[in-house]
Amino acid sequence: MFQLLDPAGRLRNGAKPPLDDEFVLEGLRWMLLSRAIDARATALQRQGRLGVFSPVLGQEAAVVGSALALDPSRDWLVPQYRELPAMLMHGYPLHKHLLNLMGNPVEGRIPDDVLMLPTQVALAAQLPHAVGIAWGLKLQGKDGVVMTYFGEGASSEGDFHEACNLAGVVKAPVVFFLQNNNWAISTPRQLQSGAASLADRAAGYGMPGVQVDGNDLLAVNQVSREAVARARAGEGPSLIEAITYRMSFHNTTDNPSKYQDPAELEAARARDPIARVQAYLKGRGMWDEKREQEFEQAISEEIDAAVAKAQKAPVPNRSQIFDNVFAELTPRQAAQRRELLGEG
Ligand SMILES: Cc1ncc(C[n+]2csc(CCOP(=O)(O)OP(=O)(O)O)c2C)c(N)n1
Ligand SMILES: [Mg+2]
Repeated sequence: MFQLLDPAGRLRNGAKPPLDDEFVLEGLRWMLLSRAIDARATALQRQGRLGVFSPVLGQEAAVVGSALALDPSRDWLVPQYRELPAMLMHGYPLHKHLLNLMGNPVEGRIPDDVLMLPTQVALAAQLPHAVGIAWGLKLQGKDGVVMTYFGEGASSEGDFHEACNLAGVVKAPVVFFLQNNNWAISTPRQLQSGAASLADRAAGYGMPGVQVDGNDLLAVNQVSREAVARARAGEGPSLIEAITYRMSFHNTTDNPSKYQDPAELEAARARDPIARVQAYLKGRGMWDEKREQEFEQAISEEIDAAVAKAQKAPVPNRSQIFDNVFAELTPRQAAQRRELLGEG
């Protein structure tokens, strides 16, 4: 497994810093924002002001380290549902995400200039779309790359295998970013696949596969940049398996204490990706308590502003449930719309 930082935030094997400190600091800011959103969104859900929410807690290095390898002006992001910081980094405003979670898809719509698909709950269904977009970019002679995310649970779906196969054949510029967080709701990794390494599956599709310490921001960013560069150079797809751990519930409907060994969670906490980057930056004279307070204050204000904006947004009218699905309604949908609006 590729690693650059040990759990104490020290560079392994005398490695040279692969990224400049400002860049790592920027990564840490996104990670802290993500964790603060997890806490706020969970509280809002408990108050009945937000629908179901899936926290990123524990997986911040995997999501942020990979997304930092993208260029939002030409690369596409195709998420599952546990990649909120990557979506924000790609230009999707936080208040719009909150609006989706409040059941307002009209105001939560992805702006046209944000190169991103909506979150996907039907497991692995996003992966053939990701390959389609990547292949399309290639056919149009564009140099964009697609980064698509999914869990180890989703990687047991047929869509994953079909998407990898097609991507390998047409050399689609796509990076398959598998977040192996050890859980698919209550199903543990060892019941998910007999394969010792999920990254090894890549060989069967003619693409490189790499296993990376998903709680190591620097290592994740390095392998992601390599995969993006490869795709951009026309060399085709890659599979990255980020080994991480879901340190919270699956989503706000779940109670992991029913199925998770507390010792396992404790062990995961010792590898907390945020503490690791903070220790690394501290060692480089870039992080202290004062800075942490400043970051936390700014993040809290950013979230307050997004929540306030989401709460002020207009509520959609009933007929808008037919919008933004098809360019033209099918005859049956058109009839349903007329009926709903009392148009006969
Ligand atoms: C096709 C399909 N089957 C089952 C489900 C129910 N389901 C929702 S999330 C989930 C677990 C997914 O695990 P994983 O892909 O590892 O992602 P994680 O939640 O761990 O990020 C399941 C089984 C679903 N949404 N879609
Ligand atoms: Mg999982």
